[in-house]
Amino acid sequence: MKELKMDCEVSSFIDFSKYEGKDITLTGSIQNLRVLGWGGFIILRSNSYMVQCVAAKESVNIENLSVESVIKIVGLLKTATIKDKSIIPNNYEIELKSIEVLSTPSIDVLPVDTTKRELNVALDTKFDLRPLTLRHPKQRAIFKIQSTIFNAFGNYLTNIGFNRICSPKIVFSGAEGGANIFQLDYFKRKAFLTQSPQFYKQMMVGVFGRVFEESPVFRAEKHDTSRHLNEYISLDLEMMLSNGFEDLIVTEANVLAYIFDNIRETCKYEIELLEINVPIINKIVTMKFNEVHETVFQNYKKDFRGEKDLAPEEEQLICDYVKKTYDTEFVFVTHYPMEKRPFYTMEDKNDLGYSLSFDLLFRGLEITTGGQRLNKYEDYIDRMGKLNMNIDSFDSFLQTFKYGMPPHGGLGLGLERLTAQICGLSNVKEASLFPRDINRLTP
Ligand code: AMO
Repeated sequence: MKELKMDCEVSSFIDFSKYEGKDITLTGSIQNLRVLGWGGFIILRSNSYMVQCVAAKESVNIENLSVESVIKIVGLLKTATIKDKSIIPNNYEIELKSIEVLSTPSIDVLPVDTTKRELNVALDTKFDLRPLTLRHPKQRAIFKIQSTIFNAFGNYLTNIGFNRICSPKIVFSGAEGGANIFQLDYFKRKAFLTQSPQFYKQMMVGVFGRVFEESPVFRAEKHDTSRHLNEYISLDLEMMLSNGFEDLIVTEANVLAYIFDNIRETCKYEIELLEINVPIINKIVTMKFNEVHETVFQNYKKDFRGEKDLAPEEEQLICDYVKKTYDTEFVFVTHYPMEKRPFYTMEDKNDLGYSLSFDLLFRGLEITTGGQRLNKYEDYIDRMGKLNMNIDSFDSFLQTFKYGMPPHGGLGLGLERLTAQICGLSNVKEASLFPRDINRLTP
């Protein structure tokens, strides 16, 4: 029998402040290595740090080491002031006393130089070599921020009474309409990869009143664009509405404010390294869809009036306008035309032809779609009939509304799009660890 100590500092989580002036033992990979006349420096990488180690020749020999070797070191932790923004923490360094090599790379020369300040490689190379390129400090910073967004979304909603759900990803039907759905052979029956947890989150509002999910969804996007992935993480919520669909807009603004505060608190190094401004959302600006067309026409002399959706250029222009006029980087565009919204969307009885739905635009890009849903069985039958949909095939979903459902609505926020906009990335794929697009299935 052997008993192990329940120590939270296992192998790579370290609270450096506890070791000031003391010896510390760390295991990590060599991020960078500089051999100099008097000895040199090692930057040691682990999950929670990228720490500077000083190697005096008379104490340790670093001449035979290589970048990406894994080492176990012992050294004295001392305070320091380090200017290199990729080094975490920047107020400590380690005077090395011993080095043990645990593992070395199998190739002598790595295909990409991850020791440079910038990863200057083409996008495809960056993605082809993802296991290596993600080790670069700036790449890590993007995904540290993404991890914070993911956690903060769930934490905030849990705190205000939402229940996390995990809905199936193999489904009987698409929820969002359109041709961008992947079909599967499911034991000789047709099945699909889910485009959104839409039907399930609605069903679960009948159970819990407020639910959320953070999970992958699949879109068979046939074009390779800077805004589309074929698999992305959808941050979804669905809730009973007390006041109307505005409840959703207020909830989203609050979730985002919480997420941004969390990033500011926990990602200080990453914010500095990426030189980004984490946004502030302290007011809610809404504009009706037609008002956007009109505003863009009046202010930019671009005529999109009559178009049933917003073009990317128009999203850019209206964001530019609200920034200048209302000093905010966010605009909730409401009342999209009904014909552009899925069948479950509620129409505004006071504005026929327009929906009680919205998109949130942030820094020129749509990051969210949301809205109020139909909640009466008869209304679904009526709407689906008008759209010539096969009502029988939606039986399992529609039963929800036979049993009584409250007024409800929800939203879906694209994790990669939000990450990309916060981090100033021009392509959403850069905010996906292992992006999937029409041409890419590996790594
Ligand atoms: P929608 O289809 O607009 O709505 O998607 C919601 C949000 O998901 C993100 N998104 C994407 N991100 C990357 N690649 C894609 N191909 C992609 N497609 C969409 C965007 C978008 O705003 N069920 C509804 C949501 C709801 O009403 O609750 C839905 O999925 O950020």
